[in-house]
This record gives sequence, C-alpha cells and structure tokens, in this order.
Amino acid sequence: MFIDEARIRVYAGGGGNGCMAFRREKFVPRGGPSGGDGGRGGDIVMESSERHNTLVHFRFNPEYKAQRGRHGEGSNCTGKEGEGIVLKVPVGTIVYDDNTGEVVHDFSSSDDRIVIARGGRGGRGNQHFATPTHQAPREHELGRPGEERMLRLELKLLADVGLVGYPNVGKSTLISRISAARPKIADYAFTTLQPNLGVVTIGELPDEESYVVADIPGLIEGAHEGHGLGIQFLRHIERTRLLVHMVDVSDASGRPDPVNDFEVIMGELASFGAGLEDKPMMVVGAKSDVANPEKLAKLKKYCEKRGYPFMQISAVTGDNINKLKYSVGAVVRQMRSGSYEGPRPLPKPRAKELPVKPRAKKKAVAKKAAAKKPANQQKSASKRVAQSRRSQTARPKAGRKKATAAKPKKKLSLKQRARR
Ligand SMILES: Nc1nc2c(ncn2[C@@H]2O[C@H](COP(=O)(O)OP(=O)(O)OP(=O)(O)O)[C@@H](O)[C@H]2O)c(=O)[nH]1
Ligand SMILES: [Mg+2]
Repeated sequence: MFIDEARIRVYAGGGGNGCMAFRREKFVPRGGPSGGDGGRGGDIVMESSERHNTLVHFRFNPEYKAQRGRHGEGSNCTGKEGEGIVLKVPVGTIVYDDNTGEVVHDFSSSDDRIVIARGGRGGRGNQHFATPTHQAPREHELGRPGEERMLRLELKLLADVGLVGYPNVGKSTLISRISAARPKIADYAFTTLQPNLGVVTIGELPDEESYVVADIPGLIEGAHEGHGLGIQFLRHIERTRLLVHMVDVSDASGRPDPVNDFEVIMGELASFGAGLEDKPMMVVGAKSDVANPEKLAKLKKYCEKRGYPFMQISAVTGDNINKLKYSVGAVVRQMRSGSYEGPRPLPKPRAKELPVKPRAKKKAVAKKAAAKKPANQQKSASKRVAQSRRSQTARPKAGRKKATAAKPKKKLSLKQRARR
C-alpha cells in the first residue's frame, strides 16, 4: 500500500522530579540535604532513511511516547534519563506542524536527523537549595513536561522526470518499457491509482547513468475541482526536473483534438499552483503504431510553434523508445550540472501586447471628448484635433514614413503645408 500522508502525535518524555532527602548516617550528625536531580525525559528524533519508501507505518501507529526521566534519589543520586524514540521516515518527507501549518523540516537527503520534540528537564533535588543560612532546605523541583506535538507528514517522491497526461495514454506502459517498474497496465482509464517510480539506466558501465521517472495517475478536465482522481498527485512531480507530457495521437482516445488535450492538461497543471506549467517539458505523441496522421501532424506543428521538443513513440512496438530514453537522460544530465539551456515553453502573448492602431484610438478619444464638452468649448476641442493633426504631418512617425515613401513627393509651399 502506498501511503503518502500521515498525522501523528508525539510526546517527548517528561523530566523526573528532584528528590528531597537528608543524609542519615552513623557518626555523621546533621548530614545535610542529599536529594538528587530528576533525569531528563527522552527526545523524539526523526531520521530519514533510504530503506523506507512509504509512510504506512505511521498510519497504523499514530502516537509515539518517549520514556520519562526517573526521579532523583537520596544520597545525591540523579535519576536515569528517559529513552528517546527514533522515527524513520523516507527521503522526501516534509514534516508540518499540524496546528500552525508551518514546515518543521524537509528531509531531502538520507540520514538527516532532527529532534522533533524535546524531553523535559529533570527537577533539581534539595541539595541545590542549601545556603549558609538555610542549611536544611526542603525545597525541590518537579520535572518539566516533555514537548507534545501534532505533526503532519507528507511524502513527495523524489523523481527527476514526471509523466503527465490523460488516463490511458500509455504512461504506465512507457515506464514499464524503460525501467524495471511493473505497474498495472490495462485498457481503461485510471488503471494507475498510486504513483509508481522507475529507475531508468542508460549507457554502459563505467559511464552508466540513471534517473528516476514517476508515473502518476492520469488527469482529466476539471481535475482541480476533484474530477477523476483530482490533482493531489501532482505534488509528486513538483520537484522533478523535467515533465514528459504524453498525448494520445491515435483514435483510441475518443477525443478529437490532441492540441486541446494538451491544453487541458496544461490548464490542470497551472491550477495546481506550483509552476508546473513552466517546467521544461517534452511532448510525446503516444501510440504512433496506430496514430491518426492528421492528429500527429497537428500536435507536432503546435509543439514546433510553441517551442516544445516533440517525439512520437510507440511503447508497444518500441518505436523511438530508446531515443526518448537517451534524450530525456541528456536533459536530466544537463539539469543536474546546471548547464541546461534547452527550450523552455514560450509564454503566451498577453492581451496588452496585441497591436493597437494608435491613430484610430486617438481620433476616437478626441471625438468622445468633443461630444462630452459643452457647446462653447467644442470649438476649441475641434481646434485641438486639427492642431494635433497638423503636428502629426509636421513630425511623421517611422511607420507612416514608409507608407508615404511609395507616393511621388511634391514640393509644397509653407502655406499649403500648414493648411494640410
Ligand atoms: N497500440 C498501442 N497501445 C498502447 C501503447 N501504449 C499503451 N497502449 C495501450 O494503452 C492502454 C493504456 O495503457 P496504460 O499504460 O495503462 O495507460 P496509462 O496512461 O498508464 O493509464 P492510467 O493509468 O489509467 O492513467 C493499454 O491497453 C496499453 O496496452 C502504444 O504505444 N501503442
Ligand atoms: Mg497507468
């Protein structure tokens, strides 16, 4: 079972109480205070481990209590410290404080160790309260309680490449072709219910390289509103370096337009809000063995226009699978070394940047202003328009120069020019 979220309550051990005792011994009159201190309570420690890959063990044991410190004893004996607990979490776990929502720690590498809840300090025994004027103190302290926290653990898979797309496009088939992962593959939507990881190896020893690919459940239109399996699985590809967007170019999908499929998925990625739509992306036209040539050509053209690298593959016949494996590997290598300069998606043109006819706009504004002004001021408004027109002819813009350049030039007198 793949469990990627768990809530746990941790109680660090309380400190032991300080002791109140007096030394009583033959031939030692007024032995003085001899109460020992209480022991410290045990801490709760969290440690990341490569050997764990789910949070399932937390789901079924949601409470952890460390041992409390023993109380201090007579003859100045300090109590024993409480034993702590070490909780092992998989690499990629993020720990949140469930009450405040703030991140307590992000376990992004293995053998990372932090104290998640501190044990309480032991109380001081009465030996500490003796002074020259107060030689038989009966004061002693109680142990401090240990920290108690409610935590939420979230596991984000650490993969280099994420596979996204509609259900049934062949994501699981592809990961099973390029890695040793064996996810369930079937001819119906939502076969994959939990993310799968696959390690892809390229090259030969000693130059062998590998990267991790994550196959997540398919997305559909409205996934951000909870349609299908929702978009919560997208957090597993939040940290990937590259997305491979698979689009079915065969007629098996039952959807007419592959470009629309692509845009729907991009919309869902954008609605997740982690900038997934701006990640470097490779588009794959899947099921090329049974492709509809029109769909394939349309998607290819769209990708070329928008600057996405495109490749058509067939996971069944193996067409282009090796090429895809190596080109993804090359991008991952460049990204790991920080030298990636490949194509990134082009931003969409914004409405503001669309060309506007400046002159037509000016004219309309002037007309509007003239219509609004009272009759006695209208004359001056129209005068102003005429003036502006004159000044435009006197200082022609670069664009207009071109248009007039074609016409034969006539020499005009100053008077004529002013009238125009
Ligand atoms: N003809 C052909 N069929 C393919 C190809 N790749 C996958 N299929 C078939 O498409 C169907 C769906 O494949 P899956 O790998 O389960 O698809 P998926 O994207 O993982 O689907 P979900 O897990 O539901 O999101 C299976 O019946 C595969 O045999 C391909 O390249 N060519
Ligand atoms: Mg699948």
